[in-house]
Amino acid sequence: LDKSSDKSNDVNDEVKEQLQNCEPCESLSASLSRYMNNGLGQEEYAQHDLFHALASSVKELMLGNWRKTRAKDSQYQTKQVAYLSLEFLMGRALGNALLNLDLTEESREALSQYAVDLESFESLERDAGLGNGGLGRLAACFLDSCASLDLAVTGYGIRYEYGMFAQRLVDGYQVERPDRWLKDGNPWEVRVPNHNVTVPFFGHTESYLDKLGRRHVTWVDTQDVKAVAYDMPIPGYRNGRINTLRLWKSEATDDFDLAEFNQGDYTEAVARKNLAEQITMVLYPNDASENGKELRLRQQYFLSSASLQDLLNNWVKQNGTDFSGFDSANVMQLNDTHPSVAVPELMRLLVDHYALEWDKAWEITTNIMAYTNHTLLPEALERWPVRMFEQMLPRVLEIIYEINARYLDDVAHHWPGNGEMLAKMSIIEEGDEPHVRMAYLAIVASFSVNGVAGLHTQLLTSGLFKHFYELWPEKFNNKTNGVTPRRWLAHCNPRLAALLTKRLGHEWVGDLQHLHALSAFTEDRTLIDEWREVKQANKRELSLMIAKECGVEFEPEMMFDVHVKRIHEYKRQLLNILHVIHLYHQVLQGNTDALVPRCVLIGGKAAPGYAMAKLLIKLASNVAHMVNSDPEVSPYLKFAFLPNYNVSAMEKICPATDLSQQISTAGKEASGTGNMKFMMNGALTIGTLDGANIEMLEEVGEDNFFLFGLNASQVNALQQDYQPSQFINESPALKQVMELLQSGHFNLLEPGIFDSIIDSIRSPTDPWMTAADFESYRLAQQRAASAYKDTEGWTKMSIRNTACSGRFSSDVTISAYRDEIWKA
Ligand code: B1H
Repeated sequence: LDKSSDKSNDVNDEVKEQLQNCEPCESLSASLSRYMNNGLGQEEYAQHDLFHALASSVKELMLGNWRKTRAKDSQYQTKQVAYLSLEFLMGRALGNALLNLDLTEESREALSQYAVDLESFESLERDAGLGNGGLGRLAACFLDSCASLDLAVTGYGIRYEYGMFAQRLVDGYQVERPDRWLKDGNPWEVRVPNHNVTVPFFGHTESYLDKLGRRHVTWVDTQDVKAVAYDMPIPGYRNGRINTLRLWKSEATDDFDLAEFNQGDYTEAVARKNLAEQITMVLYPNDASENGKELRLRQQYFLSSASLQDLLNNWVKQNGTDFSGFDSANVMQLNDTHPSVAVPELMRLLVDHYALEWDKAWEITTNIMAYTNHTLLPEALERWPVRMFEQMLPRVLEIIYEINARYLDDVAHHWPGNGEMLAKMSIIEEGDEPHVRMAYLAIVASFSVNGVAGLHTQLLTSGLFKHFYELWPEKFNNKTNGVTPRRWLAHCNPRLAALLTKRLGHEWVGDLQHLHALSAFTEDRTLIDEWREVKQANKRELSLMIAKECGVEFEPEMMFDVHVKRIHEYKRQLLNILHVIHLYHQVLQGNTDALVPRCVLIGGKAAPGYAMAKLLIKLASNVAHMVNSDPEVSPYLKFAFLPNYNVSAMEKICPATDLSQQISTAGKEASGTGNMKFMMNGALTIGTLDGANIEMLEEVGEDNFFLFGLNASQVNALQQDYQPSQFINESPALKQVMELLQSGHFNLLEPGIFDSIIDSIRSPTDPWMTAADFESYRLAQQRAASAYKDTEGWTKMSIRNTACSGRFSSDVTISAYRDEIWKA
């Protein structure tokens, strides 16, 4: 398994060991000077060099505890968790590391010698954009919470050379730019070649009988790819633990080109090398929809196999090849089905490489695997063509067939004589082009299957996975998502953090439930004034960014009404834009009495192949142009589309938001996590009964939340006979909006470009039911406007939102994973 382990970097390892042994190390300031004086080898430096020097110094300070954490965990005294995910949307690391390590003030001082202020300096770091949206950011929040709760959790992912694309707007259209985030090097990572493993692809299988007459299978003539580990430190919040995010990079193995070289097939060999290195080249930019490309399956298998080999190698190093106890020492959490090929891969490694009996291997596998589902949307459910598996992973497919055959026996047992049920529940979907249903594979092998919010889990067990729930009710559980209060409050909102700490002490950072104590102060004049001043200061700061990025002047006295997330029809940016058009029309008509002056912000990336989502961006841009260029409208309404929304942008946006838009069609957003970040930072929510909104509403109460729209069962019921024209005719406001849109008012120079959007609203098969919810949404927006006019009342509601947000700390979520799934 470790035939390609590469010893050429052993020197680095030695240096590393020395560094690790030098604790207690020098001060941050001394280390920074050392890097600046010795590391650069020249007098002149760029800001970027200074950033690298500081980040390297911070990393160096972590090495000692990093090693201690590894040493402690390798004893397997507590269960080890491997969190497998194709995405880790980490954002910037510096500010978060300084906060968790309590080095913020020290680094501020260290930087002062170079006449640099820490805040502007932090913005020099590029976001690690190794994820699309909520699912990837959840993985990042979880890592922070796991380390902070002192859990032995390793994140396993892919070191994409190109992360999430950068978005620009040209004439209002999205244009994608590659994100070469590693261009200037990554000071946080450590390459650890002694953990190299080899991942096989293609080839074919052969079977033979051993001396005892047992059948064995070998997978031969494979094209092997080397997986090289790059580790990133994940510091816990002031507890000395440094966990690891291990990201795999694919490289060509050294041995296979040799054979081809000898046959004189030079070009073939070089081409193959490219093929190997392609695997980890780029993140697929589709959020909540299937990618379906062969290279994507290759990424999934590469991650799964490399991570499992790593786990097994660690075990064998300590315990030899006796695997009894392996499954009580390890658990693997699958972040959606993307790494679910880990199931047959673990079986393959145990059976083919370590010669375990099938039943023993299956017992281990099913004791280790736990699966989190993140979406009900049919377009995001992964199904891989059997044909693709057959070619790329022939041995893995054989194992899937075997798993399926044995599992279908259970199904037959449970539903005797029901052939239809067999076909329905089979891991293999038959048809002209048979497919492997990855979710079924994950459920069959997992001891735990969880959804990510109450409603989502309920819909899973009553709908999508109903029969599995009938078969194995004990597997299913809910774990409502959460977000880390370190990044999403303490770090991103220093003004509010200081105010909270002044009032409550600092314990809230490690235990967000402490915020409940704020409820006692909602009538406190001083707090109300200070709270408002914090929000206003944050709004002034965001205004600068909006002016710079969008060329629109947001007035901090106006309401900041914000809708940022990936662009998707189910998230209904369209509903928001229609409402902006309505407000614009009201102003033009002189109906301004009921309005509150507001600045509406939309931001988010569209998947490059998702035409409708891209068109929505163009619509937002065009409407913004009309709104902002009319001086009569400006006192009442401003509208901007912020390009390149990412983690770092959200860190500026959520502290400055008054009203957070969470307006997905009920039943479609599994949880949402942006909703929680806004709530923590004292925004009020306008939202539907969807995902975690429902639980937020429960916490904060209807008086502090602007609820509207159909609920999930009403959406389903209405789908049977949906007549958008009825809703349009019954709402004068929507009717006007539709007429304005249809008149071409927003696209005078480009006639017809928005026709498909107009048609979708009018279509009886519109799954997102935009017309049905418009009137209810408009009224909720009106309630929000009149509430905002009462500054003090609004501020009290804002305080209450923050006070009730403790349940949405990912520490709470992870404690539940620990107690109820991982038993760690
Ligand atoms: C979520 C995805 C997703 N659900 C496929 N599913 C992807 C699916 O690249 N792909 O193939 C990428 C992402 N992402 C989100 O997960 C949900 O939509 C949110 O509601 C939820 O909050 C988040 C975290 O659970």
